[in-house]
Amino acid sequence: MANDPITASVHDLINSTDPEAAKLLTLEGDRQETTLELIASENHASPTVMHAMGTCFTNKYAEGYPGARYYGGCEHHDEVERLAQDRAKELFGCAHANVQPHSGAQANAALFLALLKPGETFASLELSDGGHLSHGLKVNMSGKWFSPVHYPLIRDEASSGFETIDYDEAERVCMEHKPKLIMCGYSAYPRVIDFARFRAIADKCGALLHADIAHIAGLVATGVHPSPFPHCDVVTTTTHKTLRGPRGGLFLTNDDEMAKKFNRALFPGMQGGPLMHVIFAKAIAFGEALKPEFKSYQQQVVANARALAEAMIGCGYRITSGGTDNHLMLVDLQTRDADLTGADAEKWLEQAGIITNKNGIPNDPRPPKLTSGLRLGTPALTTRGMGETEMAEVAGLIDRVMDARGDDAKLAAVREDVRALCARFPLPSVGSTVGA
Ligand code: DSN
Repeated sequence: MANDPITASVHDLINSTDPEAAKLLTLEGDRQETTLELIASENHASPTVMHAMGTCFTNKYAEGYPGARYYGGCEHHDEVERLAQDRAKELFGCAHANVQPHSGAQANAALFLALLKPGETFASLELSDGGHLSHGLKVNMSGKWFSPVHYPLIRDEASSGFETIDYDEAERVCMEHKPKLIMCGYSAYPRVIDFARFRAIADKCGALLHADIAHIAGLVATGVHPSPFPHCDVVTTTTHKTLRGPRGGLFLTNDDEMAKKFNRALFPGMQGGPLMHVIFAKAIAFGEALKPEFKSYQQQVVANARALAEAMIGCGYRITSGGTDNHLMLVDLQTRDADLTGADAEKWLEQAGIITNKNGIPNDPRPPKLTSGLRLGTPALTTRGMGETEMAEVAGLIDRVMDARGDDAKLAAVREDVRALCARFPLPSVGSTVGA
């Protein structure tokens, strides 16, 4: 906490009136400072972005869009929202941006409301193969009110594309079911997405093409992963993962009609007042992402993921699809120890100060609450300034945790080494160039 004087003074302010709440802020600050964050969807936003959310922009209702609000007093909110829109458009090279979605899932829900009627068919990758719950999981609105069909991964172990998207099968599924929309973009997929191939499939079967780039947005914004434009009709993303902004969602398109439909679907269709304090922080985060050092950061994220995957392979773990092209990987724990579950691994790692999430792997024999895999991502460690050398160190720490098999003393020893590593790479401080 001492690393960030503004958080420290915010803490003092809260402590003066609500010590109970202030204590929680201290604990969470310390947890983040002293643990290794390897959850692929998390990051450490800069102090500027974090503190932008604690400003007077939170006090305002600004229902509507810039220049067409339902409340008075929105002049500066119009400017803030336009600034965020303009920076988002510049960042992703497109004509329209809606910066109001509260999250990626909200953006996807609004997309369904905008483009599909209840019961209509769309194609996506299943959650268990690396997709997302808002891409047609039965318990999600997308799966309850609409009709998902799923395209698969390549299941043939002998194929060089084992566990990557089976584009031929995707074409067959789409030609058979003629979905109105094809979704691509995933939550646990370590390889480059061939947007041009999906465009060809969409054209052949007469579907709209949507990319959910929530995970890879930072890579896309800097050219480290190919862009969904000009191939995709519509794009949704979150703003807080590799993009390293505030927690939120974003919609992008080049198509005037799609933009109009989405804007109406989001407000008044789904959401009420926009979170203007978050939109203020989005504008600032997009400004950070437009700086040259953000590209070096994203390149290092990918280099670190490759180094971590190689080091994990060196310790005897199989990485699904054989490696990674982006910021994340799926570790198949069964290859290290047939009895090891993702649930146990996640729990033991957390005890040692290494924060991960259990994750199903393709064809996982275990249920989602157990799993046989771990998802590891490098965005947050890279933000702390770690490089390939530290990735080898992190793999060694993970392996020691697996060896310890829940032994408290051994886990406590790893915890101390994790603390020492974190101390060498403090969280971004005010004014620092984070992770460049
Ligand atoms: N829950 C996010 C993830 O961890 O990938 C996706 O929304």
